Amino acid sequence: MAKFNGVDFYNLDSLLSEEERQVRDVVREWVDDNVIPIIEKCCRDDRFPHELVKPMGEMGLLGVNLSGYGCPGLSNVAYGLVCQELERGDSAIRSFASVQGSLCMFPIWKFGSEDQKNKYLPGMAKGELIGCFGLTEPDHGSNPSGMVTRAVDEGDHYRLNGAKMWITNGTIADLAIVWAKLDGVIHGFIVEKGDPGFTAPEMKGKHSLKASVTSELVFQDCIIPKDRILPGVRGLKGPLSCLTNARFGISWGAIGAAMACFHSAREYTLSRTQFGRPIAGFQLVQNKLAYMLREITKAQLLALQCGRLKDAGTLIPEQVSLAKMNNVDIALEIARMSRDMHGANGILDEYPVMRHMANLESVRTYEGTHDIHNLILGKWVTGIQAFE
Ligand code: TGC
Ligand code: FAD
Repeated sequence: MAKFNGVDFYNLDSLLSEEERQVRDVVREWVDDNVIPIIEKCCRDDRFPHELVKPMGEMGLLGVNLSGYGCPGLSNVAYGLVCQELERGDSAIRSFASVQGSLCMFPIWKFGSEDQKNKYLPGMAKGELIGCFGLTEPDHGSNPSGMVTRAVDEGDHYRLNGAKMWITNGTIADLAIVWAKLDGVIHGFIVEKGDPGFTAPEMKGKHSLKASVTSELVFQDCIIPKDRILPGVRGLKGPLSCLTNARFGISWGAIGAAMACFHSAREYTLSRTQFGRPIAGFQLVQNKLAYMLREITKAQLLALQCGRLKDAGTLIPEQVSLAKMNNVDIALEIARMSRDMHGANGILDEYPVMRHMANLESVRTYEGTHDIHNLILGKWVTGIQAFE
């Protein structure tokens, strides 16, 4: 397939800083050289490419938009562009970086003590320590406020009991940010691999995100020292503010997956001949390509403006919900369309489209399902909460 050179119908590059363009281009090349050549095999083998973690750290792709403690301290737009390029490779690689940076490093950076920041953040930025984020439980997905995982204060330590499910990076993580109720109020705790009573078995049998590790986290009388509570936050707004950061990254990442599917559809339909000419010459096929270009362009504008608002400190969670919901929705639609345009070849792993399509089904569900984001927006429009 021809080299990917980006999709930029409205010269959006002119709205990026020199540094942002450079970051995007470096990550794009790295993904072409290091992710795309191995990712289909990783998916076939249900294997997360662990060997990419340290290089990602060396390139400054972990905790991109955090500053100090060895973190790169780049703009939120640069963080978004990194997510876009990683997910053009595969959602699993972007997922890894999202969880590491936005869901594990961010809460330590924002809510942690100085000792916690110094202990974990530099190693996490380098990819020497891997993190995960435990919010979802078997019986509490969209409604995390109902969580049953409990911490009890026993003087010089906390005792944790409960279970988390669907946790990205869980089995390979050195530390987990675990949200649990202490005296009925949600708090964040740092649980380390090897803490007594903590196990993280891998979940098997996924048809989606096959190159990502997904796990349960089980706490059976798990004992953690007193200094592992995150002192700077209490209540559901703790995990939800981490999610706002990660959902922002996903709104960019989904564009990368959409671009990969668009690129493959264009290349394929230009070279595939039926009825005596390239199928790209038929009006119905061009209609689909025009739809893809249209929706990718709109998604880029949404993500970019979210990034600029985030950099200015004025982005509200509802704006992130709209961008996450829309951009994942159009990416999934583009992936399905692209699969169709490849005909039978579209089901083969010689082409990236079915892999992206299957991945995007998870992306539509995690970090707030499509309909949860609709409800968040419904509440913003009407002032009426319709969750329960
Ligand atoms: P609600 O009463 O609305 O809010 C409770 C408190 O939180 C504040 N808040 C937020 N703060 C920051 N960012 C946000 N997005 C926030 N949304 C709400 C809110 O102001 C309030 O603060 P305060 O001070 O008044 O206490 O809470 P609710 O119980 O009604 O829940 C609302 C709902 C349903 C939207 C929320 O529970 C939700 O978003 N549910 C979806 C759950 C979810 O997204 N789970 C994701 C798990 S992690 C994951 O999927 C990682 S995958 C990663 C990967 O592999 O890439
Ligand atoms: P449910 O909440 O049971 O929802 C099922 C359906 O009901 C959905 O269509 C939903 O939109 C709908 N629904 C629910 N409530 C309402 C309502 N009030 N009104 C209308 N419709 C409603 N979680 C973590 O904590 N950490 C992770 O790292 C993580 N990684 C993940 C990785 C993968 C691959 C996947 C698939 C999930 C991951 N998750 C993670 C969990 C993810 O966040 C949850 O799956 C998601 O929040 C939805 O919860 P649920 O699956 O329990 O679905």
